[in-house]
Amino acid sequence: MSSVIVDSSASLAPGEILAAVEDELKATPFIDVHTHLFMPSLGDNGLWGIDNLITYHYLEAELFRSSSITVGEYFGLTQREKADAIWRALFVENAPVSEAARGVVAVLQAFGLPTQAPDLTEARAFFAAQKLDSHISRVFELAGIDLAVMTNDPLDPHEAPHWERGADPDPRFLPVLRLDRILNKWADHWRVLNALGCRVDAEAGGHSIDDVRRFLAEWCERINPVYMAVSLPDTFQFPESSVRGRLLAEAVLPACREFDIPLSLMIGVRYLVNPALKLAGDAVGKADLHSLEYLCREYPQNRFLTSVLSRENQHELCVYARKFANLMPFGCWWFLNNPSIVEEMTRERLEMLGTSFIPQHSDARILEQVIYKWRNTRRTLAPVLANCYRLMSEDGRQPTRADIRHDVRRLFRGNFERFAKRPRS
Ligand code: HDL
Ligand code: ZN
Repeated sequence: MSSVIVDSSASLAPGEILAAVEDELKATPFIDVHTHLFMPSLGDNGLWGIDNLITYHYLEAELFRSSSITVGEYFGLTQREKADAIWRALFVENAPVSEAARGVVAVLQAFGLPTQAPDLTEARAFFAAQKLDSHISRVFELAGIDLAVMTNDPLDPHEAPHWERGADPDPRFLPVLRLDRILNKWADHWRVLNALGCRVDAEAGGHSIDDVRRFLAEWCERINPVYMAVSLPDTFQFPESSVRGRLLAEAVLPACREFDIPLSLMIGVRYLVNPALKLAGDAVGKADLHSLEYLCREYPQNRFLTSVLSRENQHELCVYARKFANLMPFGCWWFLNNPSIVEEMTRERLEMLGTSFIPQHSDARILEQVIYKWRNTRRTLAPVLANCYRLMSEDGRQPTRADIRHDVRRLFRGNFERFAKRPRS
């Protein structure tokens, strides 16, 4: 087959721009900068396969709007029974038009599986026949990613022992040190730290700060995280004389400077507004981003990889990113990861920040979700990016394919590699 030689330095005519953007998005493997995926050596923490895909908490939330099953009845089912209930309600009795439901359809299609089957028999047989390691590589290839950044919790009793025994690294995954249990749930976890030999107390007094700092350093040595991360409520305030405020200022931020890694702040969650829904019970609230402004200004030696959950906070996040180069906006997080909002957010980011931000992450919890989450990203962002080059062309600067290739690599790889200071891949 003749391979078309593309002169990447040639100016593109307006009618060539979209196809060039689509080609470069397809040809560039992305770094997925925030996921809940796990490398195989972390055992059954890693979720994959059709029953996990269908019982994703996004779909659980949608089930209760389209079925007479009660929350109590649902959570009393086995996982297969849960998946059967969701499949019936959201994929058979109703067309799967929501973002999360369409995603499952896209995964089935990607593997050539029936997308309108009355039950999950064939899909279950297919996934049961997969060998995890080769399946991961196949899924990453279908998704167009070559690196997935994990979420690793040093106080998770199901995960920490794997690391303490020496979990084999996997070049497809990068570790992150997740701090929610320390920063948000100190009352429930200071005793766990105490049992691990940290001299801590309920008020985080005495040696607490020093020993948390040492605990973080030990885990940075153990797992070599690309950043530390914490999810924060819409009510987050900083500076604050709370336990969280002091741990952040005196232990976490100094540790990030010591290991030269960013702190990822994900701000705006209203936790468990409906506790009965468990993981699906969280909602969103507009945050006071003055706290982020203070952190970026008063801690210029720290870098803040930041995503905010409220649509109403997006414009001011862009403005702050123009004020502080140590602030890196990333992703269209959680309730924002829908084409209608991804388009709006990415357009305003490009208009205000050029290509100096990270457009998306998948937040995937189930391995195969990266297939549809990145397919959707490429599909939604291709016309958005192409429009930028069209406008640039109309204003007098003709885009080249080399421009587009450079910008796509910067948006989906380079900005993260530089900000996290990882060896360039
Ligand atoms: O805190 C987080 O990292 C969030 O992404 C939560 O995991 C949330 O439940 C989620 O899965 N969002 O997509
Ligand atoms: Zn997440």
